[in-house]
Amino acid sequence: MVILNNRVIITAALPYANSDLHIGHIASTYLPADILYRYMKLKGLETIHICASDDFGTPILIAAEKQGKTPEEYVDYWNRRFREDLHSLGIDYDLFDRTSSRENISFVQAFFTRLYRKGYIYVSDVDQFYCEYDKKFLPDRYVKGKCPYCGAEDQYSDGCEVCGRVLQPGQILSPKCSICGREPIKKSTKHYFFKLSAFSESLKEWLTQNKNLQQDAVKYVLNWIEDGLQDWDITRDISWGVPIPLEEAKGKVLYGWFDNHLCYITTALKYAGKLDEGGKEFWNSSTIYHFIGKDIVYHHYLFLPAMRIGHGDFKLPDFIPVRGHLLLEGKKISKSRNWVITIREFLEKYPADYLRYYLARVVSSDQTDCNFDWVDFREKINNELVANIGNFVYRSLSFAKKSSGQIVPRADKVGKEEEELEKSFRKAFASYTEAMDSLNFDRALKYILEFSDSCNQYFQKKEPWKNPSDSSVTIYFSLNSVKRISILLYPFLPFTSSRIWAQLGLKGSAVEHGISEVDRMISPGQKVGEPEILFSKV
Ligand code: B3M
Ligand code: ZN
Repeated sequence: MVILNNRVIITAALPYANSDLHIGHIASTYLPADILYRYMKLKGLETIHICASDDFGTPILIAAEKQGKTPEEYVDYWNRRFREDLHSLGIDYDLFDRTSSRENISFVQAFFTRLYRKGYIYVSDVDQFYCEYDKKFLPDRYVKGKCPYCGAEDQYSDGCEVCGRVLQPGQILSPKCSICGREPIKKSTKHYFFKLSAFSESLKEWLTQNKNLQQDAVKYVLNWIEDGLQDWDITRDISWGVPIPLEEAKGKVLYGWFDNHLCYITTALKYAGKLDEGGKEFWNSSTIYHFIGKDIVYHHYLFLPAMRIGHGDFKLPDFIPVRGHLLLEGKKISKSRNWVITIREFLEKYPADYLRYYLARVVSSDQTDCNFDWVDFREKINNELVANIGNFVYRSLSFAKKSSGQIVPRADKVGKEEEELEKSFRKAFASYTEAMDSLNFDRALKYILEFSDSCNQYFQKKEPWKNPSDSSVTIYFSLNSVKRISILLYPFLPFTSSRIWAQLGLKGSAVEHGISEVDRMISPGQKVGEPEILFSKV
């Protein structure tokens, strides 16, 4: 894997501003993106972490109407709530913006205009559902009916939740207006289409040449291209969205999937203060990562790159890491069936690092689904966090307190065991960096566990409580290993990492010193802090 530039921009898929984030979102998207962000910073790279609330679209408009709120008030509530929830998990952004920001709207409109002028957007008459009673066009969720594929009743007109198919406007059977329940008529309206079909060849080329792209996703997407790409209807006849910047398109807005991913660019440039000038160069001289869940592969591997190719100014992503779904006790997470754990609910019971730890352990680096299982959660926390890492850190610090009065002793005679320990660190460290660089975070975490395990064995073997003459060297090596663990844990368990750092009596934080700090030993004579139990058992 090649890191292309010094500056890194990391984005995580933008959550729809209409429901709470839950453990599934964290597992597939927000945690992996945050782990990489922290790791890049640990390596000393200029790194920008970007996200935003995805504010536009029919479901949000309907939900706001139901609550008697303006859509602006409605999305504002969610935007704040997302930032709070993510922050409580240690997931912070350089900028967490919103797709409905003034900057994004004007960026999106300019983007549209360029594509339109270049002939990549055309207008065509389409028959849309229209409610004569409500005097409204009824896109997407405004219509419910029967799925034409599997016959499931009560499905929204943009997709069937039972068979998972995406439905084109007008395809649903026995349509009903979801506001008044009456049957809508079909009425002709002008819609703008993005010529996705014109990009088949250039997309294929990009997909096959960019080896950084996740290969399981590339394989899928190439099949879709083989099947033939359809042009995208990017128009909605509703009031809540980015207005189409054409005189003749009054009252029409852009479909949310046209504007939301452009907000990655807007937000990064806004953060850098480069919206007016220099934005193009800034973006194009960065290494770009877009973290997503597997249900939006189509949008990120086809729609997004095609729009950027068509526009021409902004480079395509270097990496689009895709993770599988998180199941909850083997079953699909579902808000409507109340089979879900929100971030808030989890944090009422357990600390943030427990969730980060467990998810980082079970989420693999491809699209395989993984499972949140409470028994497995208890086992992993108790046997690994508590019994392995927590145990080593605590026994090292408390032994140092007891026998050397919290002063880091001198390591006089380095023996075979110390050499072994050093070797096991070198091995773990090399594997850790290789795994982190290739986005295999689950593996990287296991290397920390392995190292911590060898530290426990080292301590056990040395029995410093029985060998006072030799205990200095054991304490010295143990404390330095604790420091190394704290550094390697930083991307995964930021809260724990900084607690360990403080217990060692070190200044600043692991990230301020950088990853090379693993090679700097704590000076003898320095005072360590108070030992404190890191984790309690589940
Ligand atoms: N708002 C959420 C989703 O479909 C959607 C992501 C947008 S990323 C540009 O999961
Ligand atoms: Zn269906």
